[in-house]
Amino acid sequence: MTVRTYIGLGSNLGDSQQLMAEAYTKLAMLGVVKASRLYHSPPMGPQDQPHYHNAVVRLDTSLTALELLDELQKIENEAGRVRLRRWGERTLDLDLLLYGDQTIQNDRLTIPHIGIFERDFVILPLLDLDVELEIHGQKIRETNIAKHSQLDVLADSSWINI
Ligand code: PH2
Ligand code: MG
Ligand code: MG
Repeated sequence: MTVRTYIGLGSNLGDSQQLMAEAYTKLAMLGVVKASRLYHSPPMGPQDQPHYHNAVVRLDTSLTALELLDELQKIENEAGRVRLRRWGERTLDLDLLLYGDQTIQNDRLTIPHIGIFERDFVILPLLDLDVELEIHGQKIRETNIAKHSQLDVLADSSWINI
């Protein structure tokens, strides 16, 4: 039995595309993966930091949510995770956005990830993967962000081949 999960990738330090492509290769060992396009997005939070590379990876996996979280944190650490301040610059950020249609709330996880609906750099890549995706019955393509946001696309889904 596998669960369909979505993982947000972000980076604005180091060789972002390289770090994200390596993370994709590692995620591919955890199940069946598909990548969104690669976006360039202005920072949310402190403005005196570089723009981010952002993407979302869909992963169908038999791992539990907490097992998957452990794997994501391992991959972040292997990328030499540097995180200088809250909302601040980082080498690689992997956020578990959705785990099937489950709602999860504990000290390590909040699923769906908070802020999905406010973040164009999450909504637009999610739509690349599944135009009909719904979160708690709401179609994300019908949100204002989906209708009005524009982000620079750095590459189509082939950014993973580096
Ligand atoms: N991640 C943050 C803080 N700000 N801004 C953009 N554009 N993209 C991100 O992934 C991002 C951010 C902390 O995780
Ligand atoms: Mg994040
Ligand atoms: Mg994070």
